[in-house]
Amino acid sequence: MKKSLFALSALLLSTGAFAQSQLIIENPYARATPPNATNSAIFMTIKNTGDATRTLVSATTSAAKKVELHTVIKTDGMMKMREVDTIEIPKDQEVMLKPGGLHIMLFDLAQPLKESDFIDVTLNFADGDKEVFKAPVKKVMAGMKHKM
Ligand SMILES: [Cu+2]
Repeated sequence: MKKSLFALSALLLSTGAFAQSQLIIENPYARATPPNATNSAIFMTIKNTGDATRTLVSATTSAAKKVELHTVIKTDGMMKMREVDTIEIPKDQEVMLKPGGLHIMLFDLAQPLKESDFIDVTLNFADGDKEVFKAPVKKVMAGMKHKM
């Protein structure tokens, strides 16, 4: 009896580990900043290969004192950033965080982000799961305004 209980708990443990790997973080990167900038942003694609919606509720990094989840909305022809409470990733879908759209906003940078540096990122999900990874710092041109 004891043996079968052990087998069962081992099975549950491995199922739990599998559940965590159902989120795939692809191509994460942070925006390089000019020397005196104090804000930046992190972008990535989050894929959900599981069978339930996953909800990103917050993020942290040692590179910034304050981190918020943001989107960009257009009001009266102006692009404005808005904080959002959560970012949902429906099952079997992916959500792109990209310049001009959803992003992880960094305030009060500990130091400017230089190209080819790496910063640590932790994503916190509503079910208690965390995704921890490093994101390279890159120059971002896309999504910036061009003067015609
Ligand atoms: Cu923002």
